[in-house]
Amino acid sequence: MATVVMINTLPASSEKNREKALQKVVSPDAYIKHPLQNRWALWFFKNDKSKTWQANLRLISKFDTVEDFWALYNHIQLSSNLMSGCDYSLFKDGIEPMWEDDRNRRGGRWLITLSKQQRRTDLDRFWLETLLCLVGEAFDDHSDDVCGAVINVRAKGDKIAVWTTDFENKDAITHIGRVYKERLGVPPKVIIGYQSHADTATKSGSTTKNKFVA
Ligand code: MGP
Repeated sequence: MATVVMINTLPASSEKNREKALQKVVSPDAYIKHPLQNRWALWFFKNDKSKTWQANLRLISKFDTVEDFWALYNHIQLSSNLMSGCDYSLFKDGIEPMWEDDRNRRGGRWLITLSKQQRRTDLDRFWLETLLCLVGEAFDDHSDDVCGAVINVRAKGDKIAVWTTDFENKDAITHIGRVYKERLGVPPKVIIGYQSHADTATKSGSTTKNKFVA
């Protein structure tokens, strides 16, 4: 649909030009924001040991257009500038970024563990690429299985994970893992693992076992 824009800045003498300007047609691209397939919610976690884990989790903002995604991204701190113990989580609207949510309970995560050195070289670009995979629905027919993603900024080594809804959906999980690894540019010889939240929540200090690898 075209819109007529009134422009009143031409000299009154140029009657013909004025007529033309009054009829100037503006493409919808110039004024309509580009919708995303899903509405997303960005959450922030700050580690205050006097509070419960859930009480430390705060909703920052929701968005459902490309423009509002970039406005938010450009407004907040890069992950590498956060204090250790902080997280960002980006989840589909309606899914809380915790194991307990109905859409996460039977799910799990593709986990990227980073070395301390990678905070400087990889952390921010891996997280941005993760966000773009999510909002851009990069996993084809299996994007519906994606719940969200989490970045944990930790002194012992940072982590980034993509959470999916069902650890038994092998096809979805393997496709998501393959595409995600490729998008991050993780070399084929570096193996990433998928773990169920049930295992993560009950593990006793040791590494949680992988249900799938990519
Ligand atoms: P973490 O923040 O995911 O990783 O979990 P961190 O800090 O690297 O610790 P590690 O155990 O993986 O080495 C830290 C703790 O936060 C967990 O042991 C839980 O006590 C709590 N926690 C984390 N998550 C994602 C949840 C959650 O979804 N629900 C609840 N109730 N607690 C959680």
